[in-house]
Amino acid sequence: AAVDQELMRLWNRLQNPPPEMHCNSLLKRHLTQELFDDLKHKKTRFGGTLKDCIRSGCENVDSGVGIYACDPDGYTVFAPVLDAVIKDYHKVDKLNHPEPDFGEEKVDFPNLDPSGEMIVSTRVRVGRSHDSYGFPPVLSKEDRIDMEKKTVEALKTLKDDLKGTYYPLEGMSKEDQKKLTEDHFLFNDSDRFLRAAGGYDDWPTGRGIFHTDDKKFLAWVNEEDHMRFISMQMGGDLKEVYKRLVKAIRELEKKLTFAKRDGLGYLTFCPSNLGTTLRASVHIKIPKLAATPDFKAFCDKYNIQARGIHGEHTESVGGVYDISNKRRLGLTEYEAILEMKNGVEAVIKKEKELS
Ligand code: ADP
Ligand code: CIR
Repeated sequence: AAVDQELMRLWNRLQNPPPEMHCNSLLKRHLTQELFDDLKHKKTRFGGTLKDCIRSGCENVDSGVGIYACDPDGYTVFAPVLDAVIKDYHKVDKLNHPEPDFGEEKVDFPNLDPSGEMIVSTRVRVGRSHDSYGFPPVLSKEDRIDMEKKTVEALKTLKDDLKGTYYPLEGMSKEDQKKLTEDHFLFNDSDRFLRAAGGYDDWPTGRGIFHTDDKKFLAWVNEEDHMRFISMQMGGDLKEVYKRLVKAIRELEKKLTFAKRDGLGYLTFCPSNLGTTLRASVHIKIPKLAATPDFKAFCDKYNIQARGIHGEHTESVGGVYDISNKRRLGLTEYEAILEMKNGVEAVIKKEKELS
């Protein structure tokens, strides 16, 4: 069969990236000519192809990861390249992700910043997928509307401190969207990596946000993942934030079936989010540490990642960084939270030493 012309264009771009663009992605590292030839004609049972998986990383050769799974079946069909990327990103030799363990009964840590001087806010999120649908590159407008309906039905059953309202993006005023985004509650369509991956197709259809009145529990519908569940609040009370999220997950899994795979854990669009899918973060003022030349090495040592104040691929403002656990696969939810907690404690100690 003739190889798709568009796929060849993308592949050639990855081989000969524009000179001004740094190309160091996990895609570039692991998609060899041999693997490319082996995978270029394959199709998943959702109709997903290699092109769907690598488009973002080829258009944006400066990607960190550079590959997405076209759909849940993509993790099987394109395993030769995806498994290598997953192992590299999460720093594991084997794909034997453990069964979920949130460790609710063990969670008993004090406020990470009792003085309230350094930590602005704390947030924990997980991603979940409906097991019967593909990911953005293979979804139709109807799929997006169906999934939104399913998700919102489940969210509307939440009670007490998790009881909230669903606000579809369609029909939301520009001012409300802007305010919610600036306040770190809502997503937008400004990520060029996600755009190239098909993440904004049919925008804004099927997208929306659910939140409690106090905005401490939120759910994103059909952003990068089918579902993102978020718990957040001002200050450094990680225990309260985490416990709220676990409670919500426990309730929602009674109503919905989430896509999950032996060895990979919960399935997500981006391989960096597999496993626990958990990202626990603080917004923290660390102007001194962040200005040192070995800030990146310091983060690597503790398996934490620094992002800007408006999320991935954004800049810090006023020395405030988003510090979170980097690994999500190959450890339990409880261990991922501990990794973040230890990292944040080390960051605080170091910043104080430098002051
Ligand atoms: P995600 O966490 O969903 O992978 P992003 O890095 O894009 O994706 O962050 C999503 C949003 O969450 C952004 O608006 C970001 O500013 C906000 N955010 C992340 N961590 C915190 C935090 N600890 N406190 C407040 N807002 C946060
Ligand atoms: C990249 O490769 O840099 C982007 N595709 C983002 C990768 C990880 N982030 C994400 O999934 N949000």
